[in-house]
Amino acid sequence: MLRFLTAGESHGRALVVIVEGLPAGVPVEASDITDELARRRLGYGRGPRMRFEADEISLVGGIRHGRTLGSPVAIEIANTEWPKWTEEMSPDPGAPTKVLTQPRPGHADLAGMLKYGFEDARDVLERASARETAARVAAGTLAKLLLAHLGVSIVSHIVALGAASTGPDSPRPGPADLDQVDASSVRCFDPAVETAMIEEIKAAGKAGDSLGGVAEVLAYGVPIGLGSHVQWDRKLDANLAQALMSIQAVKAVEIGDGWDNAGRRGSEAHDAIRYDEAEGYVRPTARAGGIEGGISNGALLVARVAMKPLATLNRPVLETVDVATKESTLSFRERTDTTAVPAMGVVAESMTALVLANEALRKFGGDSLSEVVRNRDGFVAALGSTPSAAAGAPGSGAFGGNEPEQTPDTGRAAG
Ligand code: EPS
Repeated sequence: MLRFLTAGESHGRALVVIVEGLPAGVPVEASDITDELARRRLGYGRGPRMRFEADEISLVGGIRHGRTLGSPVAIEIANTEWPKWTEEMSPDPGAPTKVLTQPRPGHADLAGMLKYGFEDARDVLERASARETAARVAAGTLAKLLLAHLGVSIVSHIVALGAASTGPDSPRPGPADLDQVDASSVRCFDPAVETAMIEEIKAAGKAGDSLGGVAEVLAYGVPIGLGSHVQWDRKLDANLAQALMSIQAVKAVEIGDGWDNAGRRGSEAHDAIRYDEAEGYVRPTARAGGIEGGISNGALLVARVAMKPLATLNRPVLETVDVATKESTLSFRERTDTTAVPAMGVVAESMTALVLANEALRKFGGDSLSEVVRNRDGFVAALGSTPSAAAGAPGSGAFGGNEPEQTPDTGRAAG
């Protein structure tokens, strides 16, 4: 089992993440993690903090000479903001100088204050903040590195931002297109829609308002057999939905054509089963999002993740109550982003990677990377499809009909 825990507040000294359950021998370099953290800071519409937040990391444990030891991996990410907040966020006994008593509708502020008995919204918002997602991305990097040795690669792109959205004819990026997606300031793979998304952000930013949107996560090369139908909490789609829904400000998750399928007839809603001598069982479409009965079926894994507009606004217009006086007022204004949807896509990749890596370890087990790869190859060979020629090489061909090189729009054509 792969599990991880994060700690740390948005303006505290640092974020910390511990990842337990990785096999020994996974090659890791600090730059792998900092590169992913830099991707998470991308995106037009982020606030000023993203221009100076450096995400300085320390590899505290579990990695030696560039590879995992099989022991828990601990990573610390320093907060650039900390020097300005040493007193307000001090762990030593004391009191805040500025108490926030006007909870923002849509944020955890009020429910958290009432639940924990706090008088200062900061006691809640510091941890509810999406700053915490930096720690998830650090953990997700380790999961992605492991998955690469199993031929799995994960890509995300933004399919809706405010009122601008891609259509059924918009292209879907493959693993080789990730740099191109990241080169777009809104991480949109369709240049025509990208322009409309940027206009949306400009208009919302000018009005001091915020925007939500939708990221699509695609996992290429997922082997058949991750997750299980036998118990509710072993279903891959259920675990994926939980992991994605746990991302700050996410309010909906769709697997495959979930919503569209609800309105189709059964004869139009499913993915045909075909057999190919070289590739084994293959699916021409991915309407099920690559998961049937809670088990990965070898088709492209597709999940869409919807984020609400951020609850912090540069223009305070949301009606609230001052908890100190119980008088009606407007929620407080804080430095904030217009939108964090492009970054959320990167976080969604990380959460998907952590779920898939956990399930892969459950299925294939092993204390070392080579043992995991050997177990995977044994399973694939028994399925009757061609086992990997170069075991463990990313995209090495072990998973019939679901290669990273596969056409990126699998599952769309007949959708
Ligand atoms: C956030 C508010 C902003 C974002 C922050 C998440 O921070 P601040 O209040 O310090 O300006 O920049 O995101 C990050 C720091 C990050 O690394 O993603 C919030 O309230 O959720």
